[in-house]
Amino acid sequence: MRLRVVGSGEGKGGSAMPHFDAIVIGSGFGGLYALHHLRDALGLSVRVFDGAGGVGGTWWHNRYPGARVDAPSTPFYAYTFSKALVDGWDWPETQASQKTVLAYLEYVADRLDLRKDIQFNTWITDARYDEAAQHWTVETHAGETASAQFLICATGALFVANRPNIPGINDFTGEVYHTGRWPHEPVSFEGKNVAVIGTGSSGMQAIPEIAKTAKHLTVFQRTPQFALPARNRPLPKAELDAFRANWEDHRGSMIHRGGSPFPTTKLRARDATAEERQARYEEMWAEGGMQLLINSYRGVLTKEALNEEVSEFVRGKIRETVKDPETARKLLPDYFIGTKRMILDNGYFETYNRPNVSLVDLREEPIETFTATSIRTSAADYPIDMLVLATGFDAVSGSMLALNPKGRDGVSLKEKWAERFETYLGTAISDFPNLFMVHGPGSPGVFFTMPLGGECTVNWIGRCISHLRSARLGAIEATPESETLWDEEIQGIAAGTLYPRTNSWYLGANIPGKPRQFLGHLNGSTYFKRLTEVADQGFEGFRTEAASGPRG
Ligand code: NA7
Repeated sequence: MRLRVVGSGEGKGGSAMPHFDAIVIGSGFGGLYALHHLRDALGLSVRVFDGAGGVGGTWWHNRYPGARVDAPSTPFYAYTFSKALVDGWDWPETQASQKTVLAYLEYVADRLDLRKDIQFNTWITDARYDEAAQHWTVETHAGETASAQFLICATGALFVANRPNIPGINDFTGEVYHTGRWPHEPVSFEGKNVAVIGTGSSGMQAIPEIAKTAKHLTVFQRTPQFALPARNRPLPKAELDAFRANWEDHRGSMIHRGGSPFPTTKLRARDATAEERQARYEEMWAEGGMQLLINSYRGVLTKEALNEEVSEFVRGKIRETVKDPETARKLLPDYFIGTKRMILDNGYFETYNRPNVSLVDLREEPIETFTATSIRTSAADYPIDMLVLATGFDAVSGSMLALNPKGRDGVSLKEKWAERFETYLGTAISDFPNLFMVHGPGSPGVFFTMPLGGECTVNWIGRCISHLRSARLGAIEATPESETLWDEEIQGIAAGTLYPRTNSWYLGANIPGKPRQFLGHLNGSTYFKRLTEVADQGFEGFRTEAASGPRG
C-alpha cells in the first residue's frame, strides 16, 4: 500500500487516508466477500465503508419482526467458498431468521478477520473518478477522503427504502417505521392500533408477528400477493452434515441450476391428466418452499395456461384458509404466480382469521389522506397509533443512484441512468472506469442465490483486476456498444417469460417515474459461463488504458 495523500478532503477540513488498491462500499454478503477475496487471495490493500454500525448490509437494516430469508434457505443461503466456514456454522432451521443470518455474517467477519479493514458508521457522500490519476476518490459524511484504483460497489439490491408520498403522511403524529430501516431498540405493539401498508415479503412476514400483540392490526393492501408455505422446520444435524460432506458438488450444482439448490422437474403438464396435475400440485404444496413453482411441471413461468392453473390452485388454498369469504376474496391475487417475488408464508393468511386483524383493499377504497391520528380512505377513517410501512425498496438500481458516483467528465450516474439502466454484464458501466458493481442492474442478482452469485461475481472482478495488474494497465471500462447489446440480451430473455406482463419491482414498476426495464438476468448459469468467456477472450466488450503512472 502506498501512502498517497488525497487532496480534495483537505480544503473542506476533512482528513485524507492512505491510497488503497480497492475501496468497497457495503459490508453485506457481497462486500464482505469482496474484502476477503481481494485482500486475502489477491493481496490488495482494501478499505470497506459502511454506513451501518456493523456487518450485514440488508440483514443489518431489515430487522423487523418475522424477518427471514425468503428463498430456499439454509444451508444454501450462505457462503460456499470455504469448507472451514461451512463446517463451522450450524444452521438451526431450514428458513433462517434475520437474527441467524446476521449472527452468521458476524461469525464470518470474525473467522476471516475482516473487521479491521471495515470502517462502520461511515456513509460515502461522494465518489469521483480522476481520469489523470486513474483512480476513485470517495468522501465520507465526516469529510474524510480516501482514494483507490478500484471502486467495488456492494451497495445492495434492496437497500433504498421506498417511502410512499401519500398526502398528509408527514402530518401523522404516531410512531412510524419502515421494515427496511427497522430500529435496533425493541418496538412494542402491545395495546396499539397498528396499520401496515404493503403485503410483499416484508409485510407478509411482519403481519403475523405484529398481530400477536397489537390491539388491532389493519392491513392496507394494494395488490394481493401469492405465497407458498415455507414449511420452516428445525434442520437436523444429519441433513446439515450430508450437505457438508458434498458441499463442493452442491456448490457446482447450484451454479449450473441458475442458483437454485434444487433440481427443476422435467415433467410436462401436457403428459398428465387434470386430476394427476392437481395431485402433483398438492404434493408440491405439501413439500413447501418454492417446489410448486419450480418442480410441479416445466414452464410455470413461461406458459400462460399452466401458470393460470397453478395460480388458481393457490387461490383455492387461500379460499380454504381464510374463513371470512369477503376477506378471502380481497386476498386473491390476479397476476401470473411467480412474476412478482415469490413469497414464503409462515401463517400470513391464517392471521386474517384473528378477531384483531382486518384488511382494507386499496383498490376498492384508496387512501385519500393521513390525519394526525388516522388513515382516511375514500370509504372510512381508520384511527391508528402506529404506522408500519412495508412498502419495499427502490430495488436493484436505487443504492447505486443514492451513491451517485461521478465518472468521466464529472458525469453523474443519475445523468447516465436518467432514462435507462445501462450496464455491461450488470457489473460495469461505460464512462465509469474501474468501477464494479456486485448485483447491479443486468446481473442475475435477486434471481440467483445471492451469496453464491456475489462470490462468483467478485471472483470475476478479481480476475479482471489481476489482468489489469499483470498487463500494466491503468483502467478498464465497458464500451457503450457492449451495454446496448447486453440490454438487448437481458430484455430478450425476460420477453420469453411471463415476468414482463406483471407490474413488479423487477421492472421498476413500484417507484413512480422509474425507467421501465427488466432489471435482472434470468439465466444465472448462462450468465456465469458468459463472464468466464468474456475474461477468457481478454475482457471482450471492454476497453483498457495503459497505466498513467507506476502502480504499487
Ligand atoms: P415489496 O415486495 O416491493 O412489497 C412492497 C409492498 O408495498 C407491496 O405490497 C406494494 O404493493 C406495497 N406498496 C408500495 N407502495 C405502496 C403505496 N404507495 N401504497 C400502498 N401500497 C404500496 O417489498 P418487500 O420489502 O416486501 O420485499 C422486497 C424484497 O425484500 C423481497 O422480494 C425479498 O426479496 C426481500 P404493490 O404490489 O406494488 O401494488
